[in-house]
Amino acid sequence: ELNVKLPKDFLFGYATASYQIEGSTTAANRGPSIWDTFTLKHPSPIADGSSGDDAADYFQRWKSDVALLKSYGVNAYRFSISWSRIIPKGGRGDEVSLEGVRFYREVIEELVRVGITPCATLYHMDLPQALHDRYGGWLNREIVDDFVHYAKTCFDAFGDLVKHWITHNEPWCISVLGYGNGVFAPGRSSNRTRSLAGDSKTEPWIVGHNLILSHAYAAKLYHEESQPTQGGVIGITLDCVWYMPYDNQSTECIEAAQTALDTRLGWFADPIYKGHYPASLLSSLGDRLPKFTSEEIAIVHGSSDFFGLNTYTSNLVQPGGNDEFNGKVTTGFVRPDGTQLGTQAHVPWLQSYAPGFRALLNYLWKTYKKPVYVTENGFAVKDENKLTATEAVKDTARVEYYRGYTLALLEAVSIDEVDIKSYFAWSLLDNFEWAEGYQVRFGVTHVNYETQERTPKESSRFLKQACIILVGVCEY
Ligand code: GCO
Repeated sequence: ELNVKLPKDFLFGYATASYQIEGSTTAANRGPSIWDTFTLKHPSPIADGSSGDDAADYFQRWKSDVALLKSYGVNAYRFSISWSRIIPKGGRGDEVSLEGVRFYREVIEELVRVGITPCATLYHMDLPQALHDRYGGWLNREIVDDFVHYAKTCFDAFGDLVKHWITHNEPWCISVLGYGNGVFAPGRSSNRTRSLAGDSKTEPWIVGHNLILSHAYAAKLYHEESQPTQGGVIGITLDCVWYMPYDNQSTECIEAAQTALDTRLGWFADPIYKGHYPASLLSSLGDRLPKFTSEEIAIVHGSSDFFGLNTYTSNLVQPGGNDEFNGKVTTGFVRPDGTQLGTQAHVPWLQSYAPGFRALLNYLWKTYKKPVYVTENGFAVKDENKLTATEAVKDTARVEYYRGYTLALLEAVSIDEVDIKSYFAWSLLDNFEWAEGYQVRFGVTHVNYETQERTPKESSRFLKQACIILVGVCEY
């Protein structure tokens, strides 16, 4: 047993995202986002034909949900702000919705009142539809100025209380899932019959480029105009799998794992933390990778105060494959001896493997040299959607997942001396899991979508204990 604690100011809490929990999508003047439009398509691109129209009804129930969060003994909460609640039509010439501002203001004030540190994400997948219609949304460089304006509106409205800002959540997913294979809004792709016409060869790289620029210019504004008086930090959250060689004696496998990391992570992390795109991307994509001007790259480089990380799983990597967005490698969970890496989740892409979490944290610290904020980590129990609330609360596989991952985090901090500042479990509530709809449950709280009743699962009790033991912040 490790007899070490995390620093007292370590943020330990839960993460959520606006479209996945709020519902009330037309209330208080909210404008439509690309997810509202996407979920209306026929046939539905969502596994159960659902949408976030009701979700977990957090827009109505946020006050009792904050009380629930408090009862879970944590000291931090990461939520996202819906752009189209703040500026319904999205643009810098468009009206700000005071009702939208008031909603988040009340949530933030309540969090602060009960002693929970608010961490706000500005963009978690839900672009105002009006900007997509006006000029193609993320495909157009125009978006940078509109995002910066929206960000400034939020810094001005909430920055006296919010000291932790995340510009974008998972730019790889926004670019690849939204514009590469079309399974996320706005559903553009060249190779899926159900998606809108798009060009998967070029669009994801353009979108990624504009996401990087919009992050960088918003961070620049924050650093110059808000941080001096408000004194917070700002960064970006990237999603990554720990990619490790299938055979660690094989040079080809070692190189393939590195290429996978360069593509999934380096695509965004290298410009931001090192000042250039990875060499492997530059050579494989050539002119399809947009270029930064020297003025732009100077703003991009060093724009993030920290490294925000969403991570859930690890993969074994072999050379050969045709998915350009993974670096054309083959990934899997089966070891050479035929055994599986870990416990299979309800979604095919996730198996538990805590040693990979520790290895990834070490890799980030060594490679990018910035304090790491773990902004999401969690598990969807297999077939949990088929259980009643009474059955679902016994979520042993989720407890085991969190046991392994929180211990790996503690080892990374105390043995490996990686600078880690937060751990946010995904998620506080069961919620709308994007293209999977409501069939996939990641919450530590069971949500009955008929009645919106909340029932704490055993994992919420496990994480409460973990928080007391690791951080010692619990007041109960
Ligand atoms: C994200 C993630 C979350 C998911 C979670 C489980 O964009 O941060 O996609 O929204 O719900 O990762 O898959």
